[in-house]
Amino acid sequence: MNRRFARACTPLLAALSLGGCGGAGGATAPQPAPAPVPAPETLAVPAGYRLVWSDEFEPAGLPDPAKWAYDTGMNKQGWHNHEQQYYSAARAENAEQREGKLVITARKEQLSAAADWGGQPYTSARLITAGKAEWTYGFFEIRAKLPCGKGTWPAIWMLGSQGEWPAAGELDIMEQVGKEPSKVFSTTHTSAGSGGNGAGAATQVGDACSAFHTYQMDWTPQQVRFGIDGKSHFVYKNAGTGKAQWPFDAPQFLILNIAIGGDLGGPVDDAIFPVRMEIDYVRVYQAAK
Ligand SMILES: [Ca+2]
Repeated sequence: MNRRFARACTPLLAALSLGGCGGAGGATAPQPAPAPVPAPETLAVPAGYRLVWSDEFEPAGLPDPAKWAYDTGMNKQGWHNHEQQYYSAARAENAEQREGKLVITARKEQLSAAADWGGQPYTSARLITAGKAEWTYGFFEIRAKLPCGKGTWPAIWMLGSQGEWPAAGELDIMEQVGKEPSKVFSTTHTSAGSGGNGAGAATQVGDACSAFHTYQMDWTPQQVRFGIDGKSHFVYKNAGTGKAQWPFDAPQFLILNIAIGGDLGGPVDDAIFPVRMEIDYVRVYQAAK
């Protein structure tokens, strides 16, 4: 659950290193005719689905321990991608429910008294449902307002609970970096395409860090479709060629976090802290049995 270097493949980085994200070809490749731009498809809870799991983040206090655990496993050695945060556990300063929202706050502070402190100059939180809830297929909807500030790297994402990365698959419902706050990414990672070769897309959401938006994923045996506010912006299809391309026939758990800095977050502006991601709800729907 630490495959953050996986997120190196974004259209953002692809643009910086030509061909670095696969499929783009070299600079000398002939230019294909531009594909027609399809109209955005509507994304909504499919008919016949029912709510199977949710958190509305009420009442005020720490997150519900029946639903969320804290991933702190790499604090001592440092997290992937040269990220600079220390992830705390059950600490309201970094994760608490307030006015019906889960507030994840990244701060500039050193928890040097903590036994697992690895020298990090910032604190944050990484909440996971691992060991508590996981799903195979479903419609996932998360209403969130992202942090504003250069150096932040929030994510709403999922990892396969059975097996190693990338074979077990990764589904990035929402990623954003504070240096380009209006660009929101969705990406998949598999054995057939991970890290620099993950498959994904970015969409402009002008007020992503000042207003709530709904980040969605419709995961079926045939495809995973990602969307924002009811509009699809990326689809990853099951090619029918097996696990390497489609590991998404096994359970995944959910992760909510703010990373700070690192290879994708980039240089950190210390004037931004504290910064927060607010999550109004997480709702998971599945087909009625
Ligand atoms: Ca709520």
